[in-house]
Amino acid sequence: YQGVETGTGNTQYSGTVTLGTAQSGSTYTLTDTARGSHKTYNLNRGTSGTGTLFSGPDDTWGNGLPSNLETAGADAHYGAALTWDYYKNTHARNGIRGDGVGAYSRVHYGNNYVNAFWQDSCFCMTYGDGAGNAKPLTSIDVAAHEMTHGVTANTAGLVYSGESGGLNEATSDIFAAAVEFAANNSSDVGDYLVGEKIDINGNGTPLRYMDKPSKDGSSKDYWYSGIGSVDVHYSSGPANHWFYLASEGSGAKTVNGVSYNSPTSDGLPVTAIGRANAEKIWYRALTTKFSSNTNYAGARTGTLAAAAELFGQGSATYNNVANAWAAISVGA
Ligand code: ASN
Ligand code: ZN
Repeated sequence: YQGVETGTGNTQYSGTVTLGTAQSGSTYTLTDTARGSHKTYNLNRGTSGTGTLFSGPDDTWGNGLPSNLETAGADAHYGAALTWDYYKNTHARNGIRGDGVGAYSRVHYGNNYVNAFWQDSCFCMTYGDGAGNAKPLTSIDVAAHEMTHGVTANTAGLVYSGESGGLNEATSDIFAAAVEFAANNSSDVGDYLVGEKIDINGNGTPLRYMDKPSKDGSSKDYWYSGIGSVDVHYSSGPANHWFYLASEGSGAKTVNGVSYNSPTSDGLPVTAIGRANAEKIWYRALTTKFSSNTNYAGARTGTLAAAAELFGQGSATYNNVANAWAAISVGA
């Protein structure tokens, strides 16, 4: 018998949190029975297989420090639960495939590995421990980014190269931000930054900025002919920028204590529709309008079609969505 338990996670990034766990006899495991039995495993520096399911005699996991091997497990398990809850509560999606089946997470991948990744082949996500300044990759936004690659693969199927690849990456960044906001965790507040907890650059800056993507030195702020030949993590920039502009509008703004200043390619202002509406539009477009080879022009028409269905053709929301596309140089 596996009982539905609520354990305690002492995470590195999100403070003390409740975790979905299971009990079998006198042993507890990181098995989230209420969320498709999503499990979290310890690879213990291995690079293949599942490693060992986190288990122990008590239902407390980690101590907030990376030296305790359970801590990364607690963070990853929490991030998976938040992502599950976001898709269920906001979009009525039951798991990554929509079939109620949980994925699984693997932490402590390899030695000094500074990345995290989703694989469709195992229906699983994997986290490195970082190296040097870079901390373990187990923050909320990284977890949500990776799991969203699974959602994209099971919906639009955006091919991971060219413009569709940039849209695939942007979809992961968009819902990473959405999950982080929805989590409402006081230790990791919502923002339009990606990977700000990891310190991957060693100077406290995030991996990506959605208000002005070029702040990372590589990402593009605006669409241009030929953007399809840059790395998908940089061609995502204009779509991330579209999401920020649609959500918050152009110009200077502070959200949850973080200051942004979002420019537009045409110099015209963009009026915000609110993040919740932007999320609904992108999700509806991803799941009912986009397909494997959707490009930026197709993303514009897809989101406008979604906005028309949700808010009405020619509504203020519809027009603001169109203006946000024009602001990243994707026009009619
Ligand atoms: N963390 C990276 C990403 O999700 C891994 C990759 O390059 N696929 O984009
Ligand atoms: Zn990605």
